[in-house]
Amino acid sequence: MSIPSFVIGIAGGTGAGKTTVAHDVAEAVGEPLTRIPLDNYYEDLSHLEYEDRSTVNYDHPSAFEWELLREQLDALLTGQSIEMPQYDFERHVRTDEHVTVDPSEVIVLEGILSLYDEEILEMLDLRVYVMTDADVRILRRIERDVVDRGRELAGVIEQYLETVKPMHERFVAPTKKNADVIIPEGSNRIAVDLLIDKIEAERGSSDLEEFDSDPDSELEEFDS
Ligand code: UZR
Ligand code: MG
Repeated sequence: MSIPSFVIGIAGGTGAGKTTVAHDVAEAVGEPLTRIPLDNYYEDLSHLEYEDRSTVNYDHPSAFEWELLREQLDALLTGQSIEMPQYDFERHVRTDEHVTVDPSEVIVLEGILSLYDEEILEMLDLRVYVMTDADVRILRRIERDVVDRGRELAGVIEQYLETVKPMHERFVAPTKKNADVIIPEGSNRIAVDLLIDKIEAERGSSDLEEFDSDPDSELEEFDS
């Protein structure tokens, strides 16, 4: 039996607050909600040496395995479970482990280029772009990469100027036009509440309502 899913795509530049929006929505919806981080679909580059992997342009659309993402999203939408790949940011590599993800009522695809691929766009029911000033984004990025991921400040700055910023302007920012909703800053509570209302309305209408809600069910998360 397939579960009819409501699929939301959340895009925006690095450090925009996409993950925060996805988390806030997930917390409020509190239902079987599956979060699919686009990062998990970076191409498997385990055949390359670390030095070569660290020079890859991870902000270019070609860094992602779109075909796998399309396949897996499609599988979820037709009621099949998937083996979702996992990604290790410290080693810049897909890990050996996979996580089994079952179809769920609400699916949130979250990542810089979630609103980029034409076929993925068609699978989304609601397209969200989180728009945050570049200065705020780079500050958050520095904090995350240096503090959480143990990278050198100089390297983070160099990467930002060489790939993150130009690729953002070329590929990420233009996907704003594919959005149904643009949220200014990730921490905009009113916007997040509107998203939640929309999800609840969708669940209340349509065939989603045949599914029981379990307020105690754990939110599932699959990124590292
Ligand atoms: P978010 N990224 C890495 O830094 N290393 C990797 O191995 C893979 C990805 C970065 C990527 C992009 N770019 O800016 C960011 N670079 O992860 C996207 N350079 O993640 O949306 O959470 O910021
Ligand atoms: Mg994030």
